[in-house]
Amino acid sequence: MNKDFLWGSATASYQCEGAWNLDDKVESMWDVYLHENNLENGDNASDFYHHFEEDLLQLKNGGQNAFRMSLAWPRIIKNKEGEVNSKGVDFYRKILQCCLDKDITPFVTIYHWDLPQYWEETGGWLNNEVSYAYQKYAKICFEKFGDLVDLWVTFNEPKWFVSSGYLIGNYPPAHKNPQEMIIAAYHVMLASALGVKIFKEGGYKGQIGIVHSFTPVNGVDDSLETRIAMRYADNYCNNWILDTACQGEFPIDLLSELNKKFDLSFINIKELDVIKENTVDFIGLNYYARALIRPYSNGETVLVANNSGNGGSNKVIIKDWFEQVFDDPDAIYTEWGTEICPLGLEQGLKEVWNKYHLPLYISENGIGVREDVTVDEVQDDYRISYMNDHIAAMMNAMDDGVDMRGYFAWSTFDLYSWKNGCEKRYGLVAIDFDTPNLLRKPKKSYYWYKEIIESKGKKI
Ligand code: BGP
Repeated sequence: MNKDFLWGSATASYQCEGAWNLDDKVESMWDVYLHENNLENGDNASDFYHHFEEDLLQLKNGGQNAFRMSLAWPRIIKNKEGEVNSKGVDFYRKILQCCLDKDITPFVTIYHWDLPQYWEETGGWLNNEVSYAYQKYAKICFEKFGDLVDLWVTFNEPKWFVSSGYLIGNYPPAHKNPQEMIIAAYHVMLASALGVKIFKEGGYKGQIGIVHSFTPVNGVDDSLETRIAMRYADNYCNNWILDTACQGEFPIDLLSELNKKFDLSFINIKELDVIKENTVDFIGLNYYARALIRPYSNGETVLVANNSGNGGSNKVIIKDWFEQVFDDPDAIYTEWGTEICPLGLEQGLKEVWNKYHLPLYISENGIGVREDVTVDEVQDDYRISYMNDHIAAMMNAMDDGVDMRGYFAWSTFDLYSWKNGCEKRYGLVAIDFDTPNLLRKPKKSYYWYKEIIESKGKKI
């Protein structure tokens, strides 16, 4: 394992910062959506806003040399006119400086889903103007933090927030409209390319990539029908993000298929040129599960997402895409119904490397579990076994020549899980959300990860 390999863990602004209305931060679409619907929210979350020094020290003491975080747009830009919030800028500069003082490499995501509400009110990602507003916001980030950051990410998981927000309807703005999903997808990929463009034009140091919710596609058999279904699934699950960000083109068979059923007149050829000319330097893959595909066969289709914490309710059947995702009867699932499949990661990493030949990071990987955190030390052997098997899969891929640059566990400490509240815990460090000062205690997995890092992966 190369000495520069990044061993770290990850967070996202809304899920950990808290301080939702402090120091001139304005509302995000998540603040408004969760408040209006009276749902468990991240108003306080892990209160990273007030604990970041202690949390980064703990990360460092855990042997980690990298920290994935995101910047909250509504903490940095106050309004549509682009007024900068100096208090927000100061906050992120302090975090980044704290990382550098401890030799921790920050891996910084510019957008992890917390769109300012003032932009949501103009139509959000359905509004072309928002792509250009994102570019201005990204430029401010490069200007204000560029001296402290070498690894930038334009977007976290376009697929996940676009499909959840505009097709499934379980994330804000909670629409269920495939035409809207396609428009939003286009605007997000355009914004990502505009971010890359302004980064390259500005001559800032470092590299810029994208983070993708990676779902490698397997088929139930080797028939032609299954192979065709797998291609559709791959277009939906991966290609519209990775082909577009890495090769500069939406998959043409996908566009051709969509063109038969949807209005694509919003696509602007000049903007396609921007996408073509501004591809990323690296790929971050968030890996939780693969998709097992069989050809679509019967009746009206449905989309269901599992926020219940009860296994078996997360079938996602994608309407009009000619494939079905279904549960493998022999597989093992988490209590939220996510399949545990390290082999999918190994195969998927090789596929992505062979296709794009760009440096790769695992930017998230972890298991969400209900845990009793009132004990002295959470004995999370299931997390150790999960991480062990996934790191082993990554190392197998590296042995086969894949250019892996880092691994980030999700998450650094317990935090707010979108729509699942705080009971779905992923952290290496437990947070007792019922204590006044949000008491932190490392779990068994934190110490295990430290040993793995110290052995440079040899103890896997
Ligand atoms: C990814 C997101 C993270 C995180 C993780 C776990 O999709 O980038 O923000 O939340 O998934 O998902 P969840 O919290 O829904 O279980």
